[in-house]
Order: sequence, then structure tokens, then C-alpha cells
Amino acid sequence: MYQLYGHPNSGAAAIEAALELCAIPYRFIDVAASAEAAHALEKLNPLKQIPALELPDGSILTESAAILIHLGLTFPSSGLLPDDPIERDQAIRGLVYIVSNCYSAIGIIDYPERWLIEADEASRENLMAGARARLHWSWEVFADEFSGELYLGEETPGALDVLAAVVSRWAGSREHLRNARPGFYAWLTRIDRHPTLAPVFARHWPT
Ligand SMILES: N[C@@H](CCC(=O)N[C@@H](CS)C(=O)NCC(=O)O)C(=O)O
Repeated sequence: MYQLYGHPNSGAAAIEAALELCAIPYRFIDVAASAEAAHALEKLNPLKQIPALELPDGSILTESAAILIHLGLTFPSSGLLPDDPIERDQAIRGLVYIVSNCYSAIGIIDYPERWLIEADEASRENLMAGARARLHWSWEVFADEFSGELYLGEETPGALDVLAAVVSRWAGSREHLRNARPGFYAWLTRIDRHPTLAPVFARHWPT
């Protein structure tokens, strides 16, 4: 069985949503719930980052884009990745765009001291503000570049939709997009309401 290491309000929500779209059994291991689970994660991923996915054969996948591509290729009927090779290329491009431009900026905003030699308060604030501005601009570019690849409400959402809906929840990105790209913002909220995804997101972000 697949075992997903994560915790609430995290990028593990994207993988959990994808596992639900694949309609396969999995176990969710909350690494914030016990020292034992946190230690198990550290053995699997020296970065101590989630999501990490243990495959049924015992091998480990980290990195959200790699996990989503694995699930899309292993369960093609899930629709996580498009069948058409040209569309699939663009979906993979979009996944890599999100993790390298948006998810990475979140890591800087959450842990600015990792990127500073002298982590005084002024340097931390300066770096966090710059990363936040860059993150919001990166989402504007994503909205403009990838709107043609996105879920329109008739078919099943894919991996790109799911990852965008999760990573856009942090560091004021949704609030920024509400004004800067209202059409894209409306699309994100439509993904949130998808009947398979809404219960997953409610577990991670209870209202
Ligand atoms: N490149 C990784 C980033 C994963 C990541 O930053 N996860 C966050 C939680 S949403 C985390 O584990 N942060 C803890 C840390 O970096 O120490 C991916 O795409 O999956």
C-alpha cells in the first residue's frame, strides 16, 4: 500500500488529492503527530521535508512534481496527466514551474535563516518580502502561461490543477491573485470545490 508522509496544512494535500483521484488505498502518516513518525521521515528524506511517498515496493519518492508524475504515469486512467503527448509535456512543464518558482519561494519565506549568513531581523524581513513579491509575480506568470492547460469544470482535474490549488494557498498568493488575476483566482476556487478534492482540502484547512 502507498504510505504518504505529511501533516495538515501542507503540500501533502496535493499528493493526498492525487491518490484520491487515482482511487487507490493509501495510509496517511502525520509526521507532526509523533516523534516516531518524524524520525521515520528523517530516515526517508534527509531534508526532513514532506510530502514523501513510500511506494508499495518499499521505494521512496520525494519532491511533489516527481510524485505526481509517478502517479499519473502509473495510473493513466486517473487523468492526472493528459494522454496527448503535447499536452502532457505542458502539464509536466507546469508542475516543474510551480515547484521551482512558487514552492521554493515558500521555503525561503518560511525559513529565511537558511538563506542568510547573518540572519538578523532586518535581513530576514528583507529576504521574506522579496521572496513574497517574487512569489506573487510568479503566480501571475503562471496564470498567463498555463491557463490553457487548466481544468475547466467538465473533466476531472489533473496533477497541475491539484498542485496549483494547494501551493497557491500560502503566503498571501490567493489574496494577491484575487485582484491581479481574477479569472485564475475563480478557477482555483472551482478546483477547491471539486467533490473528490474538497474533503481532502477540508481535512488540511478546516474552516
Ligand atoms: N521541493 C519539495 C518541497 C517540499 C516542502 O518544502 N515541504 C514543506 C512542507 S509544505 C516542508 O516539509 N518544510 C519543512 C522544511 O523544509 O524543513 C517538493 O516539491 O515537494
